[in-house]
Amino acid sequence: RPIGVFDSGIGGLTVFRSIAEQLPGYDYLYFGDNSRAPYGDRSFNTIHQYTWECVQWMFAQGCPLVVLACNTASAKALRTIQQRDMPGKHDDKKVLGVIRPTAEVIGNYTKTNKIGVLGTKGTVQSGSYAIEIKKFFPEVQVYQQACPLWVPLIENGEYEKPAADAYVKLYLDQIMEQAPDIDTLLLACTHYPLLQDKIKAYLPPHVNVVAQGDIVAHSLVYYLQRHTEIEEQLTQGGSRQFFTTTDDTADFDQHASMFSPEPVKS
Ligand code: DGN
Repeated sequence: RPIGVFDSGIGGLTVFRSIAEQLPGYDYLYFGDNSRAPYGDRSFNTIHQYTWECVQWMFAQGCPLVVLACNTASAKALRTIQQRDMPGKHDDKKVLGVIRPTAEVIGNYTKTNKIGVLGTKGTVQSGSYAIEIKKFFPEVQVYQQACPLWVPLIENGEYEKPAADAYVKLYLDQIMEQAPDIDTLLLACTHYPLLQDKIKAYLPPHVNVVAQGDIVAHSLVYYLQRHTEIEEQLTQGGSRQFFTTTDDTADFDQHASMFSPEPVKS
């Protein structure tokens, strides 16, 4: 039975890639809700409804564990799924997100106790990172900035072009103006690691630019060690299956190559 990795689309492949690197032996099922992506600007209710529909489908495919690789879904749907939808119906299964594992460690990266968080509008409006980081690092101040033009820039394959610099600069100027003394900048969206080189090149060198794939993967390694009731349900055949809600699977596979060095066949 596979580990499920869910995203609103293809960006979650950045998280999937880190997980599969750190836990290579397991079987995986990746599911992208591409026909309804992006989730970033949608309402709380819609994001919850879409995410829960997809998670139930992944349960039906046999996944005992689903990781919401999507920050927007983690911010807006995870708690309702865990606290309202699953109890009494899916007690033998687990759904995890990307925000809590990131919040648990991100405070270790800062010396100034000031962290910037970049995400979609939905992630930023939810305030989830500020709330979760405070639980683990009460002394840390969190500054947030939504970067709504970055996902379309990346999905349209424009992110490596010189024209992309203006869009990178736009939001980095805004966060640096809000909080000039941050020394850590968290890329809290599946897509943003693709802009990491441009972001690093623009910021002063003392600012740590942190992508969350490896953090989430590392946390999952320890989670499986602690939760043997879940780990024992997983199979280790090394398979990788990719599913998408769009009928244009060729487009999914082609776009996936931006996020994953291994070929993807959905
Ligand atoms: N996967 C989303 C996230 O990490 O917030 C980004 C894409 C989207 O649905 N807007």
